[in-house]
Amino acid sequence: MKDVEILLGGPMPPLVMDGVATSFTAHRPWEAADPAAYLAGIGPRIRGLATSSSHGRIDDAYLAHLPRLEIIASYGVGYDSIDVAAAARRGIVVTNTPDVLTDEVADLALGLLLATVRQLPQADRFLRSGRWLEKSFPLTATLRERKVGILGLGRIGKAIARRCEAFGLPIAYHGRHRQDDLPYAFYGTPAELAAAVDVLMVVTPGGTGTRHLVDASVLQALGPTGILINVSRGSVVDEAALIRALRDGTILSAGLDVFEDEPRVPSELVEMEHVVLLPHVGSGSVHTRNAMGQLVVDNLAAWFSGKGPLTPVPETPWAGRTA
Ligand code: 8YV
Repeated sequence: MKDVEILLGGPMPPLVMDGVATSFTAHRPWEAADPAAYLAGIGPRIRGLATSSSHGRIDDAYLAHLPRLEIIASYGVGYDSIDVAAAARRGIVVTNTPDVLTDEVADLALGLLLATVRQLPQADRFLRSGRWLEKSFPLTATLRERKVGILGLGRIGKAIARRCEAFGLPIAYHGRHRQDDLPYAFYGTPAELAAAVDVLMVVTPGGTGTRHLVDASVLQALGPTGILINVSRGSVVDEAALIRALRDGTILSAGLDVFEDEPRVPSELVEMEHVVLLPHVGSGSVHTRNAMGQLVVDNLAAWFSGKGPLTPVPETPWAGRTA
């Protein structure tokens, strides 16, 4: 399939870059002396795009430069950086990498919850700085007797719920739909859910539909012993409201793997001792990133060998007609 030209949206793991280059003609515009001119030159020939949310927004104006584009294979489960409606209007298929990262992200969410409640990074810093020689580490909050509210009970939300069950924690949720086959309590709004629980886990997709779903009123409802964990997208939480809520004790603490303007994290958060901050590592193990990368390559291979996409997103023209 060397006659098929694929654009890489930015640096990707070797498995993706090598996998694409082995089967197709791959372009890496960021390595060119003048990336914009390079892109303009190859744009009309490009039939596939391999990209990830860290490469910036793919909107209609971007797609206009790629008139022969057939497929966007995105590396990640969240695809809020892609204007899927614009892609659909142009007949372009969009694929993501669901399922292969579900357990990894759910594991990380539980790790982040434990780290936040029991202050594990703070305890580590305490030991390393020699303070244990002077006194014991202060007693912390507990996971015991907490209820967990899951905002967005999709694949990852359910995997988190299963783990919380094993920890003996009651579970409630809010999502677009009530899921009657599940034994968890449903609340009709994020604020009602927050009022009923002690831990709010944000696991919804990003994008305009969920922007600032967690705002000042939701944090107020979570209350002074409440803990916010976010492993989805920074856009779902009003970061300025969160900073205020953490500062004035409206909530107890937060564990965040995602931020509104990554990789920039507000200095107000960085300076707070009672929060745990991670650099968007939810799916970041070698094992899982390889599985995600392989799925990007496999989607391109399936499409260009006429089998259709393996994992199209629901908004795409091909949804429901998988290979
Ligand atoms: C990123 C993620 O895609 O899957 C997602 O939605 O947020 C991550 O796995 C990954 O960081 C690659 O950019």
